[in-house]
Amino acid sequence: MTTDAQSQEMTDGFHLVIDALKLNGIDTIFGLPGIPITDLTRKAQAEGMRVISFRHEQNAGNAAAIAGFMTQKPGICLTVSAPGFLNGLTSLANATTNCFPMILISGSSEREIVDLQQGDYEEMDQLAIAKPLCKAAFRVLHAGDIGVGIARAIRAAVSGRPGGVYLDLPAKLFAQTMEAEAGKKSLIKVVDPAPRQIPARDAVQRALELLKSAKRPLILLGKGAAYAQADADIRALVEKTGIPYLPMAMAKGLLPDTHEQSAAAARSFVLPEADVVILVGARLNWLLSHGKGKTWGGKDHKDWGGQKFIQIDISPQEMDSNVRIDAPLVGDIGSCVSALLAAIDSTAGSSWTKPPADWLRAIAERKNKNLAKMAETLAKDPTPMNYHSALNVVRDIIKANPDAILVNEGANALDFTRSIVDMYKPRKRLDVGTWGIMGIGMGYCIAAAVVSGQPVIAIEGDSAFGFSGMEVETICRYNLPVCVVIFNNNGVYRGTDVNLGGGQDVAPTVFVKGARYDKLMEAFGGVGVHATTPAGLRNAMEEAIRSRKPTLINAVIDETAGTESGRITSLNPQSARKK
Ligand code: ADP
Ligand code: TZD
Repeated sequence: MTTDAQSQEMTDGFHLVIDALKLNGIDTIFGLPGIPITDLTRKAQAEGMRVISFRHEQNAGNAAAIAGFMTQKPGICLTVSAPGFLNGLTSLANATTNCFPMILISGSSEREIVDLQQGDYEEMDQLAIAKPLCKAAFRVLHAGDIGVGIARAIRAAVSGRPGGVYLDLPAKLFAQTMEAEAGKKSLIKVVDPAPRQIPARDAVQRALELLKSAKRPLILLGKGAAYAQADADIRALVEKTGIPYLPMAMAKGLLPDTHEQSAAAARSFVLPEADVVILVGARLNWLLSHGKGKTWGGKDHKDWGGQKFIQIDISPQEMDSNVRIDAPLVGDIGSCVSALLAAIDSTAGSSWTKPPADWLRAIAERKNKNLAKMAETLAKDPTPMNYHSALNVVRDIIKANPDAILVNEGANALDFTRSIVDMYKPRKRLDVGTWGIMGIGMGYCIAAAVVSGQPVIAIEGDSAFGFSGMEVETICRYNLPVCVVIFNNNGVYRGTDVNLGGGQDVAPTVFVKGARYDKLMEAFGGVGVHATTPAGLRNAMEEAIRSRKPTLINAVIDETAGTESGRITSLNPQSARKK
């Protein structure tokens, strides 16, 4: 029997949102408080959730997105209305582009006023604006629908191809009340939010037949493979078949980069030479030269190189996006890879024929030559320090601390780090992703530290760092084990450009010379270090790892060392006029 007092026990929108998130195992919110969500952040903290409060919503959103990538649970970003929402939107779009599950929850103004455009505080039709930039967008108007709203947002974010979801919560919703018991019943604990998608048997067989015909096979691992957390099966596929593999940037470490089957150091040889390529969670977008052109041995920049592709992806629409896919294998990576392994086992047993020896030998030759050349470059100790001598240190530090997470952004700082610093474990390298976007740095660092508890090392171009630099205060506030290393070469790409107009302003790519970013960290109680030599950098990084104190190392790099746009110089349009 219920007493009167019990039957009148009430709940409200604030509590229902928190209860719905918690019911679904979501324990962390990345956000920035203000009207109408300030009390939501307070109450969430009171209810035992971790609320990580940022200085700018884009960084909170990036944190949510990468938390989604690391955990397969949607990362939650919480913002205020119009401007806060827009600040978070870039990261929502970036999450969707990268196939990371995240939910951007924004408070919004009063619907009646917004829809009549009567000029409310932070008025904006946020739902309409979010829609084209994410996988799904929902609005909840009644407290009783909060459970459904959160459930739909979670499913949309993590099922199928993961992505960003927008959830619009108008201010009025939070204060709405309903009976606690009815409120509780209205919540949904999502069952099997990302159901396995088993590939069709004939699709597996088709892939197997194509693979058997290969003379120069190659496996390409993308960040979808890293996301899928099917690490053991992916390793078994590579090792059982003996096929050389290339990891995309965020798939580095899925197998240790030092693995003898890694063809990373012979990339420009294997891409044009391969005859059958298995794509595992990697799209044939610009990062893979769209699967055609000279990179793939085509005669001209749009010509097909003759490769046959087996593509493993959860999104059927990804197939044939750029070139013909002869064997599409649609399903989740775990299911597809294990089905392929089973098919290999049942047809060939233990006698699976490894790739022809001349193919493996040719790769090993190129690889060893390139690795020897790189070792020579890394051993040099020029003054001033350059990318290579600094990264030689970072390479050693990661080798000694393989559980540390490496965050990386910039142009040259990105490209050199990717090729020089070996990764040893899955999902330890987090970078600019599909868009090559600057600004992910500190948000990714904060989420990586919060989610994993492991030390985080960020290798940042000085320009790249500027996009999220204020979050060093957040890193200090939560006392996170983050060591930010800024490769400071006085500008975007380099620090040497001159003003072509001859005026007093410096060139558009040039910054204040000799800036002391280390002081920024000291301002908030962290450790700041000014390093001008590899030895100084090494000491500072070792100490940061040991102490787990927030640290920022201003590593001074030769300002002439970089190239325009790093490795993608060719994407810059050229003026037809000489002057
Ligand atoms: P990279 O940049 O490393 O080449 P992409 O982001 O281009 O990787 O490709 C990732 C691909 O992985 C996407 O096409 C996405 O649909 C796919 N994907 C993501 N998660 C899964 C999964 N669990 N199973 C299968 N495919 C997945
Ligand atoms: N804005 C955003 C959001 N993303 C971008 N990618 C750019 C601008 C353009 N851009 C690059 O592609 S790399 C880069 C910019 C501004 C910075 C390169 O300079 P850096 O690194 O100092 O970070 P290096 O090592 O000096 O090249």
